[in-house]
Amino acid sequence: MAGEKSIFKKIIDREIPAEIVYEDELCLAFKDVNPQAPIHVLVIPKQEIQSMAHLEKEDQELAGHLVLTVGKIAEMLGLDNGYRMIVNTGTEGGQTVDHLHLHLLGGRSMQWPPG
Ligand code: IU
Repeated sequence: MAGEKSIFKKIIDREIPAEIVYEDELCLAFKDVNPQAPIHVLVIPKQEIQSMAHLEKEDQELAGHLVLTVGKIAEMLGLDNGYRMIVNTGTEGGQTVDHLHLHLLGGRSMQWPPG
């Protein structure tokens, strides 16, 4: 239905529960409900931005903040031996939720190439 809140907006507004690991004025980070690694966290902007392809020049500071927040959470969670950050974008990019999100995956050795 047009105008209906996305699932991630509902998490931001605390209308549905999530295991929140970090929050500040610009973003929220919570555990992915279907983890693909021992640590799988999603970092999302509180501002509703559909995807990375929808970032504008004026979002530069926010985009940088999101990336730095992934690094901060990785450090917070003790991922000292490395981690992976993924931003699925659009249909062919494998994006299934239309609210920009940065995946932080860690706690196991990652493979390359991804599927
Ligand atoms: P994707 O990059 O759009 O494919 O990732 C969406 C992620 O959101 C995916 O890993 C889901 O498991 C995750 N997720 C969630 O954590 N909680 C939810 O309520 C829903 C999806 I819907």
